[in-house]
Amino acid sequence: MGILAAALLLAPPAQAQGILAQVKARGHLVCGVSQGVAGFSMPDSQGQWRGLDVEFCRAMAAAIFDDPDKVRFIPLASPARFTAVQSGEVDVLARNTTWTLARDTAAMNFGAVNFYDGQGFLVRKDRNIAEVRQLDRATICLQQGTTTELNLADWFRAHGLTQSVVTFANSEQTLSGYESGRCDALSTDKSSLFGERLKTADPEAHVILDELISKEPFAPALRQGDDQWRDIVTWTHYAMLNAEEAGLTRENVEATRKAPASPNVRRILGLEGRYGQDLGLTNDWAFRIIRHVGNYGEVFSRNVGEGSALKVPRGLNALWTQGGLQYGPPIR
Ligand SMILES: N[C@@H](CCC(=O)N[C@@H](CS)C(=O)NCC(=O)O)C(=O)O
Repeated sequence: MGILAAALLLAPPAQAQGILAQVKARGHLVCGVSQGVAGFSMPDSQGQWRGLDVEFCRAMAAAIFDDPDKVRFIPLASPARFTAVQSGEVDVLARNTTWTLARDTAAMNFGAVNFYDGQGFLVRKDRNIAEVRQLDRATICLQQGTTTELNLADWFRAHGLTQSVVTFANSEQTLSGYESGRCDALSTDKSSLFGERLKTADPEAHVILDELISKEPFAPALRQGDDQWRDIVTWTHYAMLNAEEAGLTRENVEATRKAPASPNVRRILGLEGRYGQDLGLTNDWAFRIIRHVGNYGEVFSRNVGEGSALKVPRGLNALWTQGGLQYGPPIR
């Protein structure tokens, strides 16, 4: 009995194990996503999760398991998403979530920004509204538990204007509130407005204003206190950026790996160095990401960009070499 008790005392509690070890032991990643934002995370007609955030988690699963399907997606409403991270219900939250100081210090960490956005407005075309200030005294529909709610109040106050807000628990209700005429405008991240507009009965009857009233850098969130997991979350995005910069795609990566052109490409593909092992993964971790999911430009295009129905311009999300903000630190 004494020996058993001593052994139990010595055995580390499950929580003391790093998140990577827990994920490996479980055999799949648990990824928090939104309940449905077109282009970011939404189930398709077969019930398969699709979108930029979904692909981020598939890239993590590719790096860890060499299998992008080893992910369980948990749809989370805006107000519920952070508790799910803090409590360990999800290993990572990849969900159009703005990185803010308050969230970063609330027992969470953030990975790299995988989408730079800002808050915008959807209005009826026949209202002839071109600027946000024309929404003085307007009623705005938006979602609870978001930065959207906070920014809106700030912006109107700072500009000496007034508004009334009607808040809803999810994006479906927000859109139907707007469509039923309860509000003059719907406000959320501009990237979400592209999809919301397409969901209306007559998309041509609505316009997205050009103006943005805030900075919304979206980054994956994870719980605080696990540096290795934080590195894996962060470098998953950087691997996809480095791949794009080096011209590595889902199509060409296998052939390129057989005859890699440069030392940089050799390092990305795990043929030189032990960068993957140092992350707790295998040295071909980035090769796995590129082979199964692709580079950032490919993922952007097919989910939200030119290759998708949304046609979101690349804008700030272009690589730094193309005038954008997406900049992957070197793999070396
Ligand atoms: N980026 C903002 C807003 C994110 C957000 O939750 N947006 C809503 C409106 S598009 C959403 O994702 N709704 C879908 C859902 O609740 O599942 C934040 O981080 O607070």
